[in-house]
Amino acid sequence: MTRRPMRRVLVANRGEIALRIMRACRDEGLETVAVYSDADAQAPFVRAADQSVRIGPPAPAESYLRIDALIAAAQATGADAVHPGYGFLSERAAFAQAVTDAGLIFIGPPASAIVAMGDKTSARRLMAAAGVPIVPGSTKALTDPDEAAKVATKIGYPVLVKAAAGGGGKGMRIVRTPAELPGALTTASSEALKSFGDGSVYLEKYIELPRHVEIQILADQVRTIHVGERECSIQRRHQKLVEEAPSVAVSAELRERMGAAAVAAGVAVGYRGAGTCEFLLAASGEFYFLEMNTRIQVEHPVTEEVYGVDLVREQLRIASGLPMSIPEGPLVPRGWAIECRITSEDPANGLLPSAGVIQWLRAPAGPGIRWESGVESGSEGTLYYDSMLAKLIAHAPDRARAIAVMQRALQELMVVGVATNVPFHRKLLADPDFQRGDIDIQFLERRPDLMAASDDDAAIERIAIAAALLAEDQRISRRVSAPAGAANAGASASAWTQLARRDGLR
Ligand code: MV4
Repeated sequence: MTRRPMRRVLVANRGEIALRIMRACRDEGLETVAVYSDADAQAPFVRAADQSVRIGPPAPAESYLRIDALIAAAQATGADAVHPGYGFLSERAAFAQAVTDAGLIFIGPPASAIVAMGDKTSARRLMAAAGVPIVPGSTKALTDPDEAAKVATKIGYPVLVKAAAGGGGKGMRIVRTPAELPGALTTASSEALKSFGDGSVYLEKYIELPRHVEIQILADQVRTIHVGERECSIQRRHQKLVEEAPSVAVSAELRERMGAAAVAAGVAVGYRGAGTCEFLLAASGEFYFLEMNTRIQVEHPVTEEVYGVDLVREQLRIASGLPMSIPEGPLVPRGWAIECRITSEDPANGLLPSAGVIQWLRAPAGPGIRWESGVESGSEGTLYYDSMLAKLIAHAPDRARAIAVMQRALQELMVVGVATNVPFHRKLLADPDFQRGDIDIQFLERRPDLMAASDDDAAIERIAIAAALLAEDQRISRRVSAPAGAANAGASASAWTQLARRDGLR
């Protein structure tokens, strides 16, 4: 390693993950550069950086997705490395390559590893050759319906038609009988062409009611290791809402087998840094490789909490040519961690993103709580980016206590000004099926009751707003110390406090 030292990192992202990366940089003595669109000029992550560069208007295509503008910003600020975060350009091989070609360090895997995992049929061939279990099906794109019918008969119905260029569930079709197959091939292919510019499709056996379990890996120049699993079955329309580590469905023995498969997957593509192998875990206990995410993931904190590792710090070390700081030998999960994604999705409006100003935010705190957010009181929500406001992570000695800690934190949490999915999280955490860990990827589809807005939510929200206004009023009264105003505020405070207590609001 004759590489010059890494000193200054440009963070090619926004929001909570930009802040998370900058905090890790600070811990390591690295300087930081933020890039921002006009929508983010006042955002906390911009203020947190040592330097910042405006890259364009709010639309991602004109700002966070502009490879040329990002590389120009890195060069103008003297950055020597680029961290892509998640989303945006994080899994574009062309970006990794452009960063490297500009003489900068890409804090992520080699572009070749991104390419190898990008095409699903070639990834399936590579994985099968590396001994990683894949779902039975074809390992080549299918163009001939007769050939597809033969494959389907061989693996048995139901089957799933998938896009070769896909991921995230676009262009998928479940086929339960031979008669439906030709139509499904046609519609899946045209959807794939529209979404990915590539109409290639292939077949897999459809796995009924699996769990979504993923394995975190880390690879430096010498070692590739796994850092256990995350259970990610609580999702809606391919958007994860709650993740946990470990999984109730994974024994120490299964963890080692899934971990070994994920490590083999990483080794097969020459992986470096932090990556994740997604698996379907069937009710039978069999597991199958789905795809590999070649980036840091939203839900990385649950792994960090139970394994006591800082995954972003390890990314920085590995990118700068240092070995990972994790001692050799088996890693053991300590306790249980759960993450709730707090989004500005309005349950009273079909869970559509709600924009507006966060007039008031009270973040939870206390033992076992971690709050990862890119917003604060006064932040303005935009509809240009994803609707996640924050991640709330609870860590405790066991799952039941992690749920209790999360419930306490969800009681403390208050967001005024934009509707959020906090009422959903409160209902989910109190649900007996969830508490038993009795979940699979279709759990939320079966439970519209958890997703629906209730009158209770509305009442709690109104009281919260009243309490927030009152708190503000009290602050003003204290500042001006008007005797009459102060007396009034005192009297109504006790009435509101009583009402809030009665409604379990505190
Ligand atoms: C599957 C499957 C069942 N059987 N493959 C969805 C997105 C993509 N990553 C793969 N996906 C699935 N592939 C077979 N053979 C079910 C899903 C699936 C899913 C997987 C993980 C998390 C959430 C999901 C929601 C619906 C379907």
